[in-house]
Amino acid sequence: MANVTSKSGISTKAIHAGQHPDPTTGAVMTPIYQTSTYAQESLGNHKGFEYARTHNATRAALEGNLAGLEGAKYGLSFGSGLAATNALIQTLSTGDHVVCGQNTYGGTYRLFDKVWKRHGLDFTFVDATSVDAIAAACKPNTKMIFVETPTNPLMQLTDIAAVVKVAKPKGIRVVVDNTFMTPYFQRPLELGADVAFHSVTKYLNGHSDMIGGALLTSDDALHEQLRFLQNAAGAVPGPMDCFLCLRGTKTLAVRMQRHDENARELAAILEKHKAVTRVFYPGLASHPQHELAKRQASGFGGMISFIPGDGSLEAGRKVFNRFQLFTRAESLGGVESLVCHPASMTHASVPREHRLSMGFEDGLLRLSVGIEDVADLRADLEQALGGL
Ligand code: P1T
Repeated sequence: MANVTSKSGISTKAIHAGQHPDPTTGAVMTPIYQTSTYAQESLGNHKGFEYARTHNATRAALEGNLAGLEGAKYGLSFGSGLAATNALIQTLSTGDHVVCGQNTYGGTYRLFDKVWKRHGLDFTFVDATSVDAIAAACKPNTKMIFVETPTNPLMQLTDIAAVVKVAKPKGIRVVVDNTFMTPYFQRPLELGADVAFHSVTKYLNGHSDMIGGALLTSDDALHEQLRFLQNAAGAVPGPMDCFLCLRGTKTLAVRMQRHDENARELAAILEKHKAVTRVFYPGLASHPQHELAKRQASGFGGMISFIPGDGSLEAGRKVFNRFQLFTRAESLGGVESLVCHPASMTHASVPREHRLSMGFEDGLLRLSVGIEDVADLRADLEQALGGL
């Protein structure tokens, strides 16, 4: 990181961290090193690159960039967010225990509950808005606390610094899924967490044109273990996808400002609307953890969930089907606005009783508020709600 320091501003880091003009040509943008292998001049005599599962310069540039953004010593990228979660869990051994927030992305829950439980890992899913509940769930064999904050889709928060206080004396690692906030608004490592996790598919890429994941840490031993697993298990992203993400992070700061601005306006409209029963957005003063949101992050982001009408599937369907500018689709964090019905889409793998017990009703809708003109988004939202 020659051109930036740890003291540089986050917008500067987004553009420059991990980036160097290409040593061969001086190309300012990192080239897409689309190669699987590298020539050796003579036996064992090479330029530090042998095989692209192990080393790829485009990937290394992305990893340096994301590490810079999260204030981490190290960055590792993966072929998807779930591939990154999987690598993280592979650092554990049979019999180890993980405390996980009860509301996570459905695929994270599925990976833990349906795959890793079968391999002898033990998981306790808790209400992670309560640090006491997290502390109470810890056992002598607990090795990791995994939280999303804010959660997908209920926008619940976990007090990262308070969880770290519980975990550190017990030698438990704290992993924070920072996908919704991005390092632009929230930096878990600065609050004491051991790992910041990202589905880079989302805001870091920002343009809905690749799938990827990342793990950022300053823990030397953990990084070594994860780097070994990245190569040994091989869930690496391709260079083109790394390039696309790098292109995305350059505009992270301006995009996040606009996502946040637009979402604040739409959340306020939803809160006042007679067809809406409940809004989940940490930027609203009525959010039960609004004070924590202000303390822990410097913005509220672009994700809003809400319960239309009586919360039934029918009410959700009516509103969902009327959107015209918001695209009906899974995923989030791109420049374009999306609307999702989590119960049938992103969280279909979460049992209904588990969903309902968290207040995640059948008709709940989730908005990924894009960076379009807010007047157009407002008009679409109002006409969609007009269906109720
Ligand atoms: O899709 P993938 O890149 O593998 O990332 C998984 C993941 C992890 N964590 C969070 C908070 C996520 O939102 C996701 C993926 N989420 C969606 C696809 C979605 O629409 O919610």
